[in-house]
Amino acid sequence: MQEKLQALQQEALQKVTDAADLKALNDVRVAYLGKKGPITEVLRGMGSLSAEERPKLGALANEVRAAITAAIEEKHEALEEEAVNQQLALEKIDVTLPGAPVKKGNHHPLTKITEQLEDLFLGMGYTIAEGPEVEQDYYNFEALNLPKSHPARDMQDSFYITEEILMRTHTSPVQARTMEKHEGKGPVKIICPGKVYRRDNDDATHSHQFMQIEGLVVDENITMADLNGTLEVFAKKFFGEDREIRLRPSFFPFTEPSVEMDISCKICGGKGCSVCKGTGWIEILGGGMVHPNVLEMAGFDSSKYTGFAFGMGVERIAMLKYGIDDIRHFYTNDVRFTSQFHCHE
Ligand code: 2NL
Repeated sequence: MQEKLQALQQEALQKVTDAADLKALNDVRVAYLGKKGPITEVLRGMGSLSAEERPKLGALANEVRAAITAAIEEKHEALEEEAVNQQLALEKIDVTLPGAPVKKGNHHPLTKITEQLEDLFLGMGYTIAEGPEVEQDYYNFEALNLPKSHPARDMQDSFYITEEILMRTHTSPVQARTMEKHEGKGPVKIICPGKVYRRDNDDATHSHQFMQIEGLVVDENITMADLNGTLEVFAKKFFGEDREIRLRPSFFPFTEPSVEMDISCKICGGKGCSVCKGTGWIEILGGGMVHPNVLEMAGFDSSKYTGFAFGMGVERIAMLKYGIDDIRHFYTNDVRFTSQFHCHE
């Protein structure tokens, strides 16, 4: 019996060694350790042994069983590791292969123009100021020298939330708020980009929502010459060094005197064409010297401080720069349109 058990152990261990995969190993386990296997059989036959021999043989049978079990477990682990390694080898990826191309998006043209204008003025020492689009009547109109009954309010009809709260019609309220924060001390040197709203009927050149950029400088000894020089630098840097500018008298309730700035037409070189409507000049923006009432309402002493301000519509600037014929292109978000502008990377 003992010899039989030892032979069984050797035979089983050999088969474990030979098992090529997990299935073969499991077959070995069932064959030698299973209920119908030879070891179970030996244990069952122990009834016929003497009381002296029985425990000896029992112990040996258990040893043999333990040895086979341990060998199977060890082999099991080895086979599993091998399987994992094989799988890993199969799934190896070549990281040097070129990747699948990723379609790159781009900023909206209005974002690009706004950022380009911001960069330009940041380079001249301005900081960027932002404020709410839902605004108080006070900051949108009153603080800008447009009292409740002022006829110029008609040109900037808005969307009202309540009697006193409305969608801002320009970015000037941000400038009024910023001046107020300075508590009567200069210098103030800011540009304010942002969305504005007007009650208007949409067409190729009008939109009830559009974007503005306004600039404001308040300090001692600021003159119209500073406005002129600033606008000239802006025009040449943004539209090209070959452009001329001219200022024409105009009217805004918040500036006195007020001007409108034109740039020379590049298309016809000043001779007159359809873009400049035969004049050789294209209107770009409005501006002027900050009205003393506006300075005083914001807490500045208008006998000590002066300032200039200007404002432009971002869509109009973009349309002129790129020859876009309809303002509504900006808002319909057709990528065939919005992906065409690679001005500012
Ligand atoms: C235009 C003209 C303009 C201003 C904006 C301004 C702001 C303050 C004080 C005085 Cl706080 N002025 N802004 C001045 C003149 C013209 O905008 O055509 N914008 C689209």
